[in-house]
Amino acid sequence: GKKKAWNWSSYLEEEQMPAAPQKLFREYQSFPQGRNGFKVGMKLEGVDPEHPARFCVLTVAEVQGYRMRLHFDGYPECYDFWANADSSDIHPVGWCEKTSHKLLPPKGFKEGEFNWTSYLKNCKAQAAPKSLFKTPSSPVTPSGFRLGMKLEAVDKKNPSLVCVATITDMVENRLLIHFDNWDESYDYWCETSSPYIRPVGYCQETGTPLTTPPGHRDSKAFSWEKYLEETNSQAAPARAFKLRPPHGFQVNTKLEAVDRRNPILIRVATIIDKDSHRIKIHFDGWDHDYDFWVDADSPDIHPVGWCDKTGHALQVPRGAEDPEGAVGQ
Ligand code: MLY
Repeated sequence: GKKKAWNWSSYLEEEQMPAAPQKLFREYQSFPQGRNGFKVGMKLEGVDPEHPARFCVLTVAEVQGYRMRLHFDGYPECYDFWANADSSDIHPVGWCEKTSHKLLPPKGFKEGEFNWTSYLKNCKAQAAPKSLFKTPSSPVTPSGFRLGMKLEAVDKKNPSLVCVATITDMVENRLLIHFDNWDESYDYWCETSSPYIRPVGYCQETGTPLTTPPGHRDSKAFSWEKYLEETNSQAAPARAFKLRPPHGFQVNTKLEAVDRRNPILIRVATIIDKDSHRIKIHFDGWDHDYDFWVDADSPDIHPVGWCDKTGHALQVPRGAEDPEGAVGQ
């Protein structure tokens, strides 16, 4: 007989597992209000995911539902990445100039010789209209965090390390965390409520080893007081850290998650483990080798039904594909 097309409600019943409740998702993970208005060819400015301190010239290369593939102008396609239409990492043409951020020009341009107006004209390209971008949360409430302030932060690439760090950029309610005396590849953006950032003194109070800046003399005898003085900087005030409560996701609930190894794909997934601010994702029908931990506030996890609602393909569990090939692969 002909297999029926896969659907979430029969699948949840079969599996005897509930969907992760919608209320646990952040607004940008949940069902969007509007449509994705970005079109292939539109140009914009945005953060390089591999170097979050850099704002670059990007072009929309592909659109699928509420997501889009962004291409770095002048660079090979292998650097392309996927973002949601309401990503906080993308901005309209002119944003860098307006907010005094350095914009990295397309490959081939010397610094200072790039100009959006002539570039758009030469490319015969359109700037993505401002109305397509997430409207920044205004008015920006002062947070107590200032550029140059120091703090203790988890190195997300080496999560067992809590390190001496500096706030090197601020956009709306997000901070760019940079690790002192390390290159920018470890930098990341986080909200002021992030569990990854702590005030100066946190490690000492909690008996956690603090990773001090490499090259800094006597790491054994590191003293924040001396370091702040030497670097002529201030500690971010403890009251500015508004640690968010742990997420409410439960093990054995289902959701839709971007496949990290092939981020064009969103798959049917199960939460198989959790800690206070992360969940462990398993792709249904796939080997546990592909399981991974993801931050509960990641823009790449979505409630059941998100793909359907936003017009994105959903990769159904392996072995359950619709024989007609309408979904899954
Ligand atoms: N194993 C890595 C550790 C780098 C840690 C960098 N953090 C502290 C910013 C290495 O030494 O290359």
